[in-house]
Amino acid sequence: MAVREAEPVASLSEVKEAGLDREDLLQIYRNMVLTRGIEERGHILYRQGKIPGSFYTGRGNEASAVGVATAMGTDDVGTPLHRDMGVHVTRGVEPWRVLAQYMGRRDGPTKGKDGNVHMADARLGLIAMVSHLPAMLPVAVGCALAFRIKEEPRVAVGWFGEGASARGDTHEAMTFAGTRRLSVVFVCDNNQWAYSTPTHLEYATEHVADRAVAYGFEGVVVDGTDVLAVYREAKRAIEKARAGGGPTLLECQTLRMEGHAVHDDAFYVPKELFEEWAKRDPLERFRLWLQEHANMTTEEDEEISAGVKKLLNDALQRAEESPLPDPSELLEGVYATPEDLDTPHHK
Ligand SMILES: Cc1ncc(C[n+]2csc(CCOP(=O)(O)OP(=O)(O)O)c2C)c(N)n1
Ligand SMILES: [Mg+2]
Repeated sequence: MAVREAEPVASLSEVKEAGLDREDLLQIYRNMVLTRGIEERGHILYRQGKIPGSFYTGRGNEASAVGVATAMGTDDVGTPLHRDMGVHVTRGVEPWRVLAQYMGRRDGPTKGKDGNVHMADARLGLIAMVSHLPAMLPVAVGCALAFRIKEEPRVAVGWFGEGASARGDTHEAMTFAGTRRLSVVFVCDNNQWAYSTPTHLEYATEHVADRAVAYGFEGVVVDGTDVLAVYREAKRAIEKARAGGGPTLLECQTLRMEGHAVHDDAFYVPKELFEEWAKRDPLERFRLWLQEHANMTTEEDEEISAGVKKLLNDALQRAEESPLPDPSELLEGVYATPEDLDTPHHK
């Protein structure tokens, strides 16, 4: 077999071995609840006509996004995509800024200059995506190359969809990272669909991660609805990269639980598939795991839900108060000035 299939995390002692204590577990859970809550609020805003353009969510991908981001170090960088709200949340974005971004307001991370999920806060080590999906993989690889040149023990995490794996930039990024053994982890959000295209028309191998061996590094397949398994594999891959062991391709298997975006009702996805994966809802799975293995009480659970609800109510109000950007600011912050760049060439 070309790839390793990750084991589920069964007990609290295994979790402790992986470096998480009980507080960390509850924080992970909270981040997942918050991630879903932000996107649910987004749906409401969309129905109220307050979101210009379409609206994208990562329902079903919360464990995968939060699990990987939890494994990243503070100084590591990442290029999360449209299914990875959990990465922004885990790295500490303020939810009101996300809601402001959804509505094109001035206080969104792009100051109203880009729509919905095309955003990231560079101060949190995240780089905003462009629309051409695997186009962010060469950017992540470029970051890892910079870390190599500057001799910094940092890791870059690059996300891509399984559909994006069919494009050339994926191949270029993996070839370059493999040959130079760069400190990069490629995370494939395999949600089984690229818009309406199913996996058998996207790649001819059993797994996307099977390809890793051809690029000269390790491929791992993990259940993307199991946040602890994702965390453990991401941690291994990130620390391996940091120690000079080269890249890993980590494939997180999920199902996209909504349409490609809100304008798409996903009529082409078999109903039974949704029913089957609804039983593996990542939040529900982790909630039950916490009750069973970490003695999470009903009060703790309710406290987390109530805290998130309050946070989002306040966030929504603050976001609605944020103004639309003034047209005179249109070109500000779009292009870097030479003074903004600290490369020798620009000094
Ligand atoms: C070059 C290019 N072609 C098409 C699109 C429109 N588009 C955005 S996401 C997407 C599907 C990508 O599928 P996948 O990589 O599996 O990611 P998913 O949306 O399933 O997370 C498409 C066709 C785009 N953004 N860029
Ligand atoms: Mg997909």
